[in-house]
Amino acid sequence: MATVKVYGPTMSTAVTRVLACLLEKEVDFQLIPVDMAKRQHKSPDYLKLHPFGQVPVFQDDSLTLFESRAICRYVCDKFAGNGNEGLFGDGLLARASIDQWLEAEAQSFNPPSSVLIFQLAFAPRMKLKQDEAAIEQNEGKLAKVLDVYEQRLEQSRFLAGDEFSLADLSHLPNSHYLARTDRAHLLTSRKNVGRWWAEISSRPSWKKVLEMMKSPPK
Ligand SMILES: N[C@@H](CCC(=O)N[C@@H](CS)C(=O)NCC(=O)O)C(=O)O
Repeated sequence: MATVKVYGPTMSTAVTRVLACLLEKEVDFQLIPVDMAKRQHKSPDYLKLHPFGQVPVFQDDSLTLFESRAICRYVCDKFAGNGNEGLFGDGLLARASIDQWLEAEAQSFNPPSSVLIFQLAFAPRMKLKQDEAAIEQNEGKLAKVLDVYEQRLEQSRFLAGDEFSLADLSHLPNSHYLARTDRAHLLTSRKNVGRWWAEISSRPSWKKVLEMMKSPPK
């Protein structure tokens, strides 16, 4: 089996979503750095791989893919018999529930949490002025989403059911940054969301991603 390739820096949330998935599936991969500070992701060569000039890009033999959630779905199907075999469900009903919560992550959780982590975690590092109105507005939006999660997680251990799935995994990157800001209480003040966040962020796959974030490949 040829080693798959992932292009992008480990500080990127979309890149770490793919890395966590590959680690859960125990698929060997090569991580290829992309220097975003030098705008390598907008270079003509890189744009041939990703026409929108973003990270990550994933390659498996002749296949080149972008969009982290599409990459994760592909990895789960291509390597169905590897590692965590139930990560993307083991039948129609389980898959439908996982897909539903994956979409909830992409459509409801990701938009406000992305704005919050950009404003609270990345803007200060980039020496950019924080937009207080955007913070307040998106904190409110995310709180409403997490109220729904709280009800769901009162009924089931994980979002799509009793097993950890791709739907839970997909929340790890943004939650990781959010948990390191002064809005961490959005996750931790809700009993069931807090319990869920503690459990999913303790996965060995995610701990390995955190190690890779600390010591990225050169
Ligand atoms: N929906 C895309 C989002 C990719 C994305 O926004 N990547 C960011 C880094 S996390 C990026 O490349 N930003 C640079 C840019 O958009 O120019 C995915 O999930 O792969």
